[in-house]
Amino acid sequence: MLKLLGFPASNYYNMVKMALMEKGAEYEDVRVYSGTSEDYLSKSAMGKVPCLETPDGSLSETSVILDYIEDALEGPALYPADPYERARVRELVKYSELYLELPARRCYGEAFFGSGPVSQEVKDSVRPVLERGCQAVARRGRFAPYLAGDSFTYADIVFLHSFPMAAAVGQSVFGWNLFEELPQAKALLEVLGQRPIAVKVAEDTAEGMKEFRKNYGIKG
Ligand SMILES: N[C@@H](CCC(=O)N[C@@H](CS)C(=O)NCC(=O)O)C(=O)O
Repeated sequence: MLKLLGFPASNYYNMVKMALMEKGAEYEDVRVYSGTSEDYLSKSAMGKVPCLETPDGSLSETSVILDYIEDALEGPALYPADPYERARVRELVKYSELYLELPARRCYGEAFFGSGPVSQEVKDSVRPVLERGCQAVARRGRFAPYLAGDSFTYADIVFLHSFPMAAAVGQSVFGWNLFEELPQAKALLEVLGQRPIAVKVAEDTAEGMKEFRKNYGIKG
C-alpha cells in the first residue's frame, strides 16, 4: 500500500494528501516531522516532507508525486487529456509553487511561528516576486470556475495550499492585501473550500497545527 510520510501542518503534504483523497486512493499516513535521519534521507534525499512510498520505491518533491499519482492511480482525472491543456495546468502549478509559495515561505517564521522579523533584504526580494506571481496567475488562470478552466485539477490543489499562505504573509509581514493583486482568488478559494475533501483536509490541518506547535514549543 502507498505510504504518505509527513505531517498535516505542512501545506505540501496536504497537496499530496488531497490528491490521494480526490483519487479515492488507499494509503497509510506515516507521521514524519523532521527529515534528517539517514533512513529518511534515503527516501527523500533533500530531507523534505512529503515523501510517498510506492510499491516501486519512494518519491519526493510534491509536483513529481502529483504526476506519479495521476499516472499510477485510478480515479477522476486531475490533469486534462489534451497535451497543451495538461502543460498549462503544470504551468499554473509552477507559478503557485515558485512565485507564491516559495517566496512567501521565506517569511513563514515571522508570519506563523513568531521567530522574529525577517530582514529588510529578504522583504525587498520577496515582495516583487509575490507581486509578479499574482500577476502571472491572474494572466494565465481562467477562473471558470477552477483555476485552469471548467475542471478541478492539480493547479487548484497547489493554489489552494499556496495562495492563502502567501496572502497571510502579505498581510502580517507587509500589511499588504494580496487579494487586491489577485481579485479572482476570493471566488476560486470559495469554490475550492466547499469541496468535502478540502473541508476535511482543512480540519486535519487545524488539528495538525496544534500538534506541530506543541512538538516545537511554538506559542500562539
Ligand atoms: N520542494 C518541496 C518542498 C517541500 C517542503 O518545503 N516541505 C517542508 C514542510 S512544508 C519541509 O520539509 N521543510 C523542511 C526542510 O526544508 O528541510 C516539495 O515540492 O515537496
